Amino acid sequence: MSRAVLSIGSNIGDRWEHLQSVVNDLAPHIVSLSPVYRTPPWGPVEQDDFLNAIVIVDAPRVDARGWLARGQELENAAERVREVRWGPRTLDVDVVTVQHVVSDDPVLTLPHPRAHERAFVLIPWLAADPSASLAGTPVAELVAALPADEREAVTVIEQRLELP
Ligand code: PH2
Ligand code: MG
Ligand code: MG
Repeated sequence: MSRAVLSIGSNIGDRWEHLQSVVNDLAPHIVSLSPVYRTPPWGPVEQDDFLNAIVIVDAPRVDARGWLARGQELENAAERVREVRWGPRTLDVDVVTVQHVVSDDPVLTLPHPRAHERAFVLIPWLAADPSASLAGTPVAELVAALPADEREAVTVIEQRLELP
């Protein structure tokens, strides 16, 4: 069994369709799907708002590297061009955690080293799994510890992604 928490985001083109493409592809493995949130860009690059969501997946024969590869295939299918670090993208699929895996491999560090400080990861994650924890700390506590302005800037969208 390999349960993984994936953060998906898009801020170029048809952002909604890019997120929906992930759900369509991973549907047989999805155990929980958060609402979609509109989120201000995090980091040093000035760019458009993102749509972000969390997808929790489980598949017996997919390990951490397997989820990374699957995410990169989906990014390629969305014609993502790798240019600016932390810059705009059609689709980003980040592996946040894989159950029971801790790794300092620079290709795939787990848990994701910046997840604990990112409202656009933590808020959808809490919605997808209210009992989630990250490195021993409840995600609910991490959300509560975020600066109020960062928390409030992440706004839920009423329409949901469709589970096919
Ligand atoms: N992804 C980034 C950089 N900044 N900001 C938001 N709000 N959402 C993202 O998914 C995001 C970001 C690089 O992966
Ligand atoms: Mg990312
Ligand atoms: Mg990424």
